[in-house]
Amino acid sequence: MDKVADPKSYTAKDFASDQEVRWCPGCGDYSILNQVKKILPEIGVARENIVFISGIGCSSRFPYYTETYGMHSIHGRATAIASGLKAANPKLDVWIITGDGDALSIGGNHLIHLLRRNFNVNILLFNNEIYGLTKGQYSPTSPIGKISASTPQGSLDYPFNPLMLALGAEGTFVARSIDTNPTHLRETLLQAHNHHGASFVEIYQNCNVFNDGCFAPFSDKGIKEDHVVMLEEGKPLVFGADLNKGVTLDGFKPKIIELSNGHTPEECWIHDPTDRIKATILTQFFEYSAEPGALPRPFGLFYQEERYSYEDHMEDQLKQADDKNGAGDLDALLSGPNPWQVA
Ligand SMILES: Cc1ncc(C[n+]2csc(CCOP(=O)(O)OP(=O)(O)O)c2C)c(N)n1
Ligand code: SF4
Repeated sequence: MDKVADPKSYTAKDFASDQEVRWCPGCGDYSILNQVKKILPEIGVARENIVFISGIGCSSRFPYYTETYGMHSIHGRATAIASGLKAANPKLDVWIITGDGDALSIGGNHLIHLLRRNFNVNILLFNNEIYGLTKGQYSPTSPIGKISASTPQGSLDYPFNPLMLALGAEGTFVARSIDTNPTHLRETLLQAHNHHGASFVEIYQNCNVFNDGCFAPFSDKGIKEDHVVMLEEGKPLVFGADLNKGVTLDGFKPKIIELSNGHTPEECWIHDPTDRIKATILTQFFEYSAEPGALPRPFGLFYQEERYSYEDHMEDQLKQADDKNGAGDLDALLSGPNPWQVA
């Protein structure tokens, strides 16, 4: 990789690799790649210190397409490999690219442990509610009843709620965005990058070949207004075509109020991403219903907490050991107290 001396001089073009992008025309992955390439010049990190690590899936082809270091690794193990890389070289800027199958089926175990350890990495989960690469089998986020190549009579599984899972695993940055809203996606990616600790971003991504339109209620004009609430710190939870609906909390129970009906935005729930209990309630705005009065799907930053990362703890522990025992000698450790040589 050629070095560009000053990261401040980068443009999105400096992050485009020479590889042909081989996703299907119209796939939501393109939008995510474009937004990532747009924010990379802004983060001010030299290309040679950025690493994209993916598992297996269409989404996991991502590292080929950025002019940085990267690894298209093994199924479900991007999180484990990234954890090892961060422990070995905490200064690297590490991004994990994974799909709903990769992260939540085969990789579910590794994901939750990365989150509770709070490695300082960015996890981008491309959720298309299907296995794309293997041609359309249902995934852990597919809804009940999903007809797919492997569930011809409909899925019987209750789907994972990725954000609830991330919060339950002690995630310190939990957010949702969508491929069709590039401005929001870009802002969310920047926020995730600026967070010290594990940032988990679920990105709704349309697989137009095997699961087209699965997020239409949250992306299509004329429909999404009644089904999407944008989370903004310090702002009320309001939605609807004329922002005529709000969400309030009755104890721990969220309720919809009609703002045109004598209610005011001041009565609404004010978003506070540092409130873990409220963030947990927000993750449960998850059942989709076209019925009036249904809770909207939230997008934005649900929860953020500053907490020491794994690498911070590790650095402290190594320093304490050095202070107590002096600097280590790896050769002496390997040869042991009674070494012998073959003449
Ligand atoms: C050990 C192993 N098991 C199964 C597979 C088959 N496989 C490849 S990708 C994939 C799932 C991909 O789905 P997802 O992570 O949602 O990514 P997408 O292709 O939708 O982006 C599966 C099951 C594999 N490659 N390796
Ligand atoms: S199969 Fe789906 S997820 Fe994979 S590249 Fe094609 S549209 Fe995208």
